Amino acid sequence: MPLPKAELHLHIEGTLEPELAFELATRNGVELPYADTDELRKAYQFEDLQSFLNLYYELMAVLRTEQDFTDLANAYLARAAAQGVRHAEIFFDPQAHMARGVGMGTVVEGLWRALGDSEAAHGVSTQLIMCFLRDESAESALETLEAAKPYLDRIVGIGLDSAEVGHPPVKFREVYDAAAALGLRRVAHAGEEGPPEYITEALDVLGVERIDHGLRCLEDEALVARLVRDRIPLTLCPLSNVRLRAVDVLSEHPLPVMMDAGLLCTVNSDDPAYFGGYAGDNFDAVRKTLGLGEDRLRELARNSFVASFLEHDEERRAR
Ligand code: ES4
Ligand code: ZN
Repeated sequence: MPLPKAELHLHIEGTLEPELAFELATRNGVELPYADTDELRKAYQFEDLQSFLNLYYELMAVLRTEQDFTDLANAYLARAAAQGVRHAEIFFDPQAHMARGVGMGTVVEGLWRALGDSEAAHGVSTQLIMCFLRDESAESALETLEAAKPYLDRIVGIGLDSAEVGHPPVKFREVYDAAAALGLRRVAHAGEEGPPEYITEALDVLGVERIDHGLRCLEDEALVARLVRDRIPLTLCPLSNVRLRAVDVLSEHPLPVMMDAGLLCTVNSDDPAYFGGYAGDNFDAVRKTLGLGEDRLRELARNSFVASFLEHDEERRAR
């Protein structure tokens, strides 16, 4: 039996497996520039975050209808459940869909048809986190928050993703303030490829309560001390870091160093269809390759619930 765990860093669009991509392409009459799933899989060789994002945005062209988003989410929830995920806080990227003429309602209603049934169908509780694309403008983020207003009963919080370097958190101060005033929880990707200053800025300027990735905090001793003291969770994604070359090889991943330093670490899958594994696969990989003992793995599983947006009583029930 896999350890019960919560998944806190998961882009739903990053769960689009090649088989489903081709199925949806056929259903929607979308032409993909790959002959078949084998040829598509061969394109999964990334140099860095941007080279991955190019393919990630390209393949999204197959997601067009509510049913597509429902099918995508159901496929993820079934796989996650099989790997011990009991609770999932799921990112989605509305701007990437709205730019293609797919409305906020199509995305949220479609996802919700799967998420609303997920406890009964998969034994997984869920929450939705709407991400802003940081390589788009601050105005676009504000418009996106506006477009989400009819759906806020289904959105627990906001996040910030896409190309990090050159797009510091401060660019999104206004939209984070507006989201906070609406009672939304706040997280942001920081310190994946970007410098440790982006982590500090996400905390100080955006008021985030979790940092997605946060790997590069290790370059700033005072920042590590602050993250430890304030119990700020980091949602690490080990297989993602290897595939996007944030670390050279998994055996050199700093997860054990970070846990030893007292950081509140969690292990997540990021974009599992692209990076070689779901939540349980990431746990298995760090167990085998980093030699983490049972106590460390249990700590990671416990951290995932502690760092979640579940209330205390829900959290106890979920684990
Ligand atoms: C992402 Cl790995 C990663 N980093 C930043 N933005 C993203 N969107 C989807 N996956
Ligand atoms: Zn991510």
